[in-house]
Amino acid sequence: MLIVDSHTEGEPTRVILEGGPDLGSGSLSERAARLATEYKDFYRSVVLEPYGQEAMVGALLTEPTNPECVAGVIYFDAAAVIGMCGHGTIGVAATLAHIGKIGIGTHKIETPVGIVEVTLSDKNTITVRNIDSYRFKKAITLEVEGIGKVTGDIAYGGNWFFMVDDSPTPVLPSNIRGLTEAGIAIREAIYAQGIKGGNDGIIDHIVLYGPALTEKGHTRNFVLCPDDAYDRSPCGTGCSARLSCLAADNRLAPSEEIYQESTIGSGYTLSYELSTSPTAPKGSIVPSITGQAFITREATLINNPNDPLKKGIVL
Ligand code: PYC
Repeated sequence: MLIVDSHTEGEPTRVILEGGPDLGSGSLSERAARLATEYKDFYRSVVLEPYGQEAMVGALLTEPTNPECVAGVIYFDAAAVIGMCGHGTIGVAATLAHIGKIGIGTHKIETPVGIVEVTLSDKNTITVRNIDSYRFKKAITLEVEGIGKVTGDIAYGGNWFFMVDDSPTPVLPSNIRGLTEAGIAIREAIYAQGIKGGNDGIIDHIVLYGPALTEKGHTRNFVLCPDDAYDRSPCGTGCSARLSCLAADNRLAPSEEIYQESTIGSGYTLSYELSTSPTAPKGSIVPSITGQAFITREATLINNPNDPLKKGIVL
């Protein structure tokens, strides 16, 4: 299987160029559902150790159904097939540029949740114009074991997020274990209390915010992903969800730019426009996320049927 690895602001993406499963010719969401149900061992093995690495997101390239798109892509981590991935899309764009499939300029990419646009200012600096994003519910208070009351917004940016403005634990790189435990406890409380996003969407990403550590930063975030790894970047879909909350609270005007710091100190430049789509939920915005991705590896992944760890290390 032919792969190209990259990192976007520290968060790894593994793009499968060739050798993935044939998911048929249905819609991207049908193909994603097939990957999730029929090829679980396969997709997990691509990103789990010893073949992958912690926090890695996989991106399976597939033929788009819309001829205006340069590629279709289905994202997954070690726990789940996910709807969209912002850092992954920046990594996919850098990869497509690396293999000569796209150049500087704007291109469309099809995902299971809709078509996104990528604009390459150079081969590393990429802006993603994401799908319509919106806040679903404001200020939901949960009783969280070991923490107490935690209040956050539920918002959508291609995945479902619970977003806590005042992190119960300081958002510092020295505190990743505490942040991870807090994020898991919050997610457990969400599941135990049966809280869902719109259309019963599963809220599987938790974002905790703290003060920025640099002058240009708006805030610093910690993002817990479904596989319990934290996003080294500020999370593109999480930033999209965040922008919808800032817009809904009149804390950020359309086209105004902010810089979102990640836990490790990398960051994205963010802005939004109001959505004009008649089918988008009320208050929807169209987010733009700018960050940098760098290619780290071109390789062939070898699947040895005799390897007892061919499915990855699953504890
Ligand atoms: O950048 O959207 C993102 C993302 C989702 C999970 C990991 N990164």
